[in-house]
Amino acid sequence: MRTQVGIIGAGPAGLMLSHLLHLYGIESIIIESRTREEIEGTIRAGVLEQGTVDLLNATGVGERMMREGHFHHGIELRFNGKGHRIDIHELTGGKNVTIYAQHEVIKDLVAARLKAGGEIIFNVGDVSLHQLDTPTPKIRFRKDQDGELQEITCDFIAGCDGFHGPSRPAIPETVRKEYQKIYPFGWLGILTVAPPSAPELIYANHERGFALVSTRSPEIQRMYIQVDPRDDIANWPDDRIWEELHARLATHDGWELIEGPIIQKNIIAMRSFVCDPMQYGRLFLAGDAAHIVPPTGAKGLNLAVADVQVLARGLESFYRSGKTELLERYSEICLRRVWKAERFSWYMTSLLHRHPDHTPFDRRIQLAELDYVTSSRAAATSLAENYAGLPMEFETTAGVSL
Ligand code: RFL
Ligand code: PHB
Repeated sequence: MRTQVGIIGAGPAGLMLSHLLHLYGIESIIIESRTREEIEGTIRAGVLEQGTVDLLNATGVGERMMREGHFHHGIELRFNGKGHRIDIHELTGGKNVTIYAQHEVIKDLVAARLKAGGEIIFNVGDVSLHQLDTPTPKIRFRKDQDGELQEITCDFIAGCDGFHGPSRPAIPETVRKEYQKIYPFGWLGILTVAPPSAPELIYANHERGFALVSTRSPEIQRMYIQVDPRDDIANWPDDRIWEELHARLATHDGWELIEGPIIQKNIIAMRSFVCDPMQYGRLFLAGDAAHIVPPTGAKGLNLAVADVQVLARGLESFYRSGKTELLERYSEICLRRVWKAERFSWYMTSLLHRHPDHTPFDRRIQLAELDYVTSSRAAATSLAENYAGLPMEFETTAGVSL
């Protein structure tokens, strides 16, 4: 097989890249290790930045999101039994917080790629990358997990295969530097069949640990509580989860959490991670393959989409005029944004969680910070600007704004 851009992974990064390249007239093939049903059924992110929403709309894949998504104007930070609203819309000059589940974005992108004749090969196994520092890098894989070995010869390879995929390890260890922080806590996430308990997302800081109230639809709600990342979900019968949610979210003004049957629950660990550079020869990493953020800032999917916008522009410039300048600067351009999102995600995580090693002094500093961001317009504006998403502003040395 031969294609211009071989894409490994059909997550938000790989699918959006393939979609953008198609709009630029550049062909690509996506290979994905899971089945279509699996990728379309995996529950992950919920919050889309305004820039992501704008891009989905501008490229013709936003119609269902505009119909079925939820558009909030703010978020609530809750601590000491009281809620404090951050008016994101007002503080950012009109940006929204959009709630539209990642697997719905995936469904929309898969449908758009297939409708346009795009090629996605699902359920592949044994994926490996070869000849990355030549003009004809290659991807090898097996169809249907253990079928015959196949090879795709490409001009470029996009490693969009998430944190555990084979792309990042294909960059020689002597070339890449990795930065990492593992947090001593995780999130237990649930889906429950119940009406929303609040009109906007609630991020709660409590002595017993963090809690988050989010939504998926008028009928299904998404909630999280901070737990030990090594804990077993078997230790969390539904009653215990509700007990913690009630305790951590309780207010002095009688606010009520609405319970319903829990239809899904799992525990995830939390880490911050950055790989620098995000490119090697003709391989470009995008999304979780290159960087991970804890979900507290709701940035992961949005960063993946931002990366592939830069990559698609670079590839477009290469195929249109043979220029390599943007491709050469891919890592540098992306990492400026990535590190700012890493900082914000680390900040939100530090601000909202109970830290096992916190002294009484650290705890009072945390509460003072919460008091500050919810009472100072300057501090609230900074939080709102980061939460809603920093602008996609960068210039090429030729002065072309992207
Ligand atoms: P993905 O989504 O992991 O997709 C990678 C794809 O590559 C496939 N793959 C392979 N394919 C071929 N060959 C191989 N050898 C392969 N190995 C892996 C995988 O099957 C998969 O389909 O990475 P991508 O595209 O970079 O997207 C990143 C996002 O998925 C991730 O950052 C977000 O889900 C993070 N995240 C959130 N991000 C937000 O922007 N807003 C949120 O509100 C938000 N909430 C969250 C989150 C992540 C969470 N979890 C579960 C980690 C909430 C949670 C709980
Ligand atoms: C979600 O709805 O899954 C969600 C919302 C906000 C976050 C993370 C996840 O910060």
